[in-house]
Amino acid sequence: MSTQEKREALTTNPRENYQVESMAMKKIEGMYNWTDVDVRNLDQFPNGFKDIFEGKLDGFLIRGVLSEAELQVFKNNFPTWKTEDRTAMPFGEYYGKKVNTTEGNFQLLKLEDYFSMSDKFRTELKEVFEIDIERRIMETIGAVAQSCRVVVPRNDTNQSFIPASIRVCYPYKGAIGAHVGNDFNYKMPEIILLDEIAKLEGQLSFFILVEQPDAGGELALFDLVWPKSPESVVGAEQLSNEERNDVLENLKTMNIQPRAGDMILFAGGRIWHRVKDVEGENNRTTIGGFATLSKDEKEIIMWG
Ligand SMILES: O=C(O)CCC(=O)C(=O)O
Ligand SMILES: [Fe+2]
Repeated sequence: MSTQEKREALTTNPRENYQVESMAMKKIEGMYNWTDVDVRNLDQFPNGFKDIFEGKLDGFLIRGVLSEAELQVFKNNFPTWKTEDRTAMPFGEYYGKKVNTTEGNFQLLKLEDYFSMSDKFRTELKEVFEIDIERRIMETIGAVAQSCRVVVPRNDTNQSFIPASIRVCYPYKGAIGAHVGNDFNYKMPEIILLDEIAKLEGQLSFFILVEQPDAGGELALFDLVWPKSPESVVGAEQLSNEERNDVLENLKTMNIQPRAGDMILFAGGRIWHRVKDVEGENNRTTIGGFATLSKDEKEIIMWG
């Protein structure tokens, strides 16, 4: 065989192709330990979820969880979605949680507002995506979750949590201010309910970018890990986005920039982070939530 023929044999051999693909993963440069991996190779990290939970890894940038065609379907349907479960926020809009805007504090939403529309919201999510988006998220998390089953929990009266919410960040509205998931565990009523069944401390965050901004909108990770926290930010009163960002402004950051269709799964419970302001004309839209191990570590509990 000539060298040329050998090369051709290599590139047409499915096994070889697989090996080339399996190298389509790399460590992301920066102060935290992130892996950039194609969704088809995710099963090479069967302990990934626990590795993040235990601090051996900080996050995955998972490429291509939604295809171009699936993103296009969402883009066509989303503008006509007239859900009641939707609230205007300083950064744009929230779908899936009816935030009490008179209070002006998303951390204090009423439990009945959270649960009463959740089943309808889950159905509507399937209609807007025209795929079982919830299942897609669960399968993606499941690929790195050993043999754990991924579940969306229910409350005492059998009402379900939402699996994820949709966050729309409009350009030049400041996007999502600095925060850390563990701080929410003590403040948000629906999360407090999960304390009995879930290992809340150190929960992971996930989101899929479903509408890509022209520029900006990066996930910025600060060089600050819970329980280290600025007193002014974890205090009882909720600060504005700007106030929160000002406090952390001088810290070193690592930025993660997904493309539309990519999913991020990371240690949002312990690493202080924000979404940087969105620039240009397009909104930045994500579907995301939280996930953590159940107390017996047999399940992964996911909610939005
Ligand atoms: O981009 C988003 O939807 C939220 C990012 C974030 O704060 C998180 O995933 O915890
Ligand atoms: Fe977050």
